[in-house]
Amino acid sequence: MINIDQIRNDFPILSRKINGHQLVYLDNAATTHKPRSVINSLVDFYENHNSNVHRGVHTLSMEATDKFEEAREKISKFINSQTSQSIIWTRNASESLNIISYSWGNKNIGEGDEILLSPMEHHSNLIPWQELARTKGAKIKFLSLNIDGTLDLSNIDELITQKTKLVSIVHVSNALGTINPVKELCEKAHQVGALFVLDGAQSVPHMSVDVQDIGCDFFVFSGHKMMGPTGIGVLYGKMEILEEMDPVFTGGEMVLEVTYEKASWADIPMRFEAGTPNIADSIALGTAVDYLQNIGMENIHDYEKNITSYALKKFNTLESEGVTLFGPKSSDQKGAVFSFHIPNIHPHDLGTILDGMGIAVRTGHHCAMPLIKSLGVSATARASFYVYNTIEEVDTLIDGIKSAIRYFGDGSN
Ligand code: 7TS
Repeated sequence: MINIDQIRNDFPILSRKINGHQLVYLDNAATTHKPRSVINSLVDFYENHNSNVHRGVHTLSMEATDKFEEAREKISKFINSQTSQSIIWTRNASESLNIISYSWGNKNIGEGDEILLSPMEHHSNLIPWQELARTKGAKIKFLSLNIDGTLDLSNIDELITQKTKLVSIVHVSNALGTINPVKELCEKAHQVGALFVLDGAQSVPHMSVDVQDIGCDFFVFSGHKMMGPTGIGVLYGKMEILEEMDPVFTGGEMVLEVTYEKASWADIPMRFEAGTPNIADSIALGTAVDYLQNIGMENIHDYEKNITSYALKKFNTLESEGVTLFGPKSSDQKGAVFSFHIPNIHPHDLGTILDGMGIAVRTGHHCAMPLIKSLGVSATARASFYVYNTIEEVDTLIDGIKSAIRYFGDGSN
């Protein structure tokens, strides 16, 4: 189904040499590369359509507005939102989560209320709630993890109670790769009248997501992790909830009527988009969606599942060399994200050695510091794959890890 050579040809950066080796880019959970169509879309906007949106009667402004709103429509269809009005442009997933916390949270969370999170949240889905809880006197509770890095739902009915006002969970963990049972969690949240926020930063680039099917009240993600540009993200919310929310940022574009004394707010989504938006990058994110849909989200998911199964088997062979792989060991429960630890080799040293071989992995706590600490390590090395990666690149990674172990073991390479 996937023509990998054709896909790789679409990404100019994949032909780069790093330290004399062909680039093996395995840092896709941090950010992904951009196909030529996305890069061209940015150039095309600035060369041919550049203008501000929503306020001009001249041709360029109307073209820019049409393309900008068309992109919103593409995002809406991509996640099966009820309406494109539910799609709010933000800078990234972090900003989307902060908007929910400041706007919905400040209005609806009070003293003694509870917010339920998982222990595998990215800092972006932890700190905004910590800040809200601190200022409101609310309490944050956490689900537990099973030993294999999946969520332990055995005590879910004790954790989600009438006091719970919000449940916010990551769809796919950036540190463990765990795919969470979000539909079930959403149902549980709704049973007690709580809202369900879903962090899709690591899911929507890799699998088909239907916000109506899941039932989530909010869904957030970043364009740069799905072949789009940096600086553009999405906040999806159910219309009836967004309509009750106040803006976080005020100024131009987001108002209906203004006097010297006060202002009234524009309709959704403009209410949350103060100032000139990121026009070119929104349009290019629409082009990234076209690119992904052209391959097909099911095809992408199947292809990556295959890579995951293969890499899991390969990591298994490294166990005898002392390598610990964190997270689920089945491709049904795990995306193509591999966090691992090797005794006596600091992840940063491993990362540097791999870079010398042209292999890009991330090392550190992956903005999930409490989780990484709970694994009994201060950092891991993480290899994360996308649809343009190959099975051969799994082998290159495993060979690279083996040669690093040899290097640190007996000084030979
Ligand atoms: N949520 C998850 C699950 C993430 O993986 C990330 C970024 C974010 C939220 C925040 O996204 P941003 O675009 O607002 O930064 N994750 C990572 C990572 O794993 N390495 O670098 C960024």
